[in-house]
Amino acid sequence: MKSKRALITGITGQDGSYLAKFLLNKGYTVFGTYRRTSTPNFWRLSYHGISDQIEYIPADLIDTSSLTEAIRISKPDELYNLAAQSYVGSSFDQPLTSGEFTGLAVTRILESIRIIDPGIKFYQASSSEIYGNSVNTSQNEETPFQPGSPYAIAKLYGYWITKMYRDGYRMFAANGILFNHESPLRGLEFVTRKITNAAARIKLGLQKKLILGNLDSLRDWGYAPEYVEGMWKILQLKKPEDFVLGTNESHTVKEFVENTFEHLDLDWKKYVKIDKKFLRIVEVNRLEGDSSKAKKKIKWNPKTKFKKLVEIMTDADLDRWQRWQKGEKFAWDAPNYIQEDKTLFRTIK
Ligand code: NDP
Ligand code: GDR
Repeated sequence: MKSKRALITGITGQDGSYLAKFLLNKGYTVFGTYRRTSTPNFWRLSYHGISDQIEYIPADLIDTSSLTEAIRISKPDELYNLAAQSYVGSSFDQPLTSGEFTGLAVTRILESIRIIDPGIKFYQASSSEIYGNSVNTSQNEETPFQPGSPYAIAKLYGYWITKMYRDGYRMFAANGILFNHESPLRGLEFVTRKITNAAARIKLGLQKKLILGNLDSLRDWGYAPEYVEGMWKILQLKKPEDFVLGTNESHTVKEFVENTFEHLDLDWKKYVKIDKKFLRIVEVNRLEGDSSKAKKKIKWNPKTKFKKLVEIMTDADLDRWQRWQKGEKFAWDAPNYIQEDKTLFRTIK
């Protein structure tokens, strides 16, 4: 039987790399777009040991012809649109490119699919951020949207345009409304990895303190490899539908800090400081994903719970810094990362 073909935008990111690995294991031919950067950033694909199994196509979300060309060359059965300006914090600093990459680019891709081959199945990486400060304690597919950041507003545009192409052009276009999902491959600016990376460094005497913003916000944190399987399951249905993927549990940032430091036998209160530069212009206080529909219709049921996730991430960061201390060379992001507390973010007046 001919192997299926998948095109992943954002293959260099956390989810893109896990999804590529998952699809290769299923026998897919995997194509991935990457954008030109001054320094190579394929470390996640190297980490998985799959960097030589991908067919790469250069493309940028702002460049329509490059996206069209990627679809024309790869002739995918399934297209996973994971590329985006994905950091909520940066969307306040760069509201316009966030709108371009995270919002309008979705239409660029959908239009290219419509013109080239409307039979391609399309997955849109939607986000729990579109719920914003919801009045509901947990959120499902019926919960009203109230986005609070340029990122969330752009994602909501992406959500609606995906639905519009599904309803209007009868295309297979589906939104996965994913709640936070993390892993040792998470970007260093996101709070989970910021915490586990810093705690590991503190344990080894490489860092003295960890500076954070709001410790009270509640998030539903799951394990990324389980979420990419959910994306695939959404595209295997006969008819396109939108799905919430989350663990149905929420925890505070403070709990994440406590669990991480406790796992390393450290007293977090001695090391963690708060600086208002890390507070969001508009904060989302509580998100918790009710994924009952996914459980029922696509048999998606995340297994990795909060405490286990903290341990996986903390152990991975500790291990990498220990190997680094021994002079080992391996693909990794942390040694080249900037000191975030020296960055002048846009702050609340
Ligand atoms: P990452 O930030 O790890 O990856 C984002 C990817 O998008 C990278 O490959 C990045 O490339 C690429 N990208 C960014 N801008 C452009 C551009 N202008 N042109 C081409 N490519 C670009 O995000 P995640 O893997 O965590 O998330 C994947 C998707 O899922 C994103 O759309 C995110 O918004 C969404 N999402 C994520 C959730 C999560 O908890 N992880 C939850 C809900 C939604 P480069 O490596 O060059 O920067
Ligand atoms: P989020 O993730 O905004 O939920 O978006 P992030 O980890 O950035 O923030 C989670 C919560 O932690 C609070 N926080 C801090 N956040 C960061 N980054 N740095 C800090 O120092 C800090 N201190 C406290 C934040 O205020 C927030 O409440 C992620 C991304 O993956 C999106 O792409 C995705 O759509 C959503 O998850 C679902």
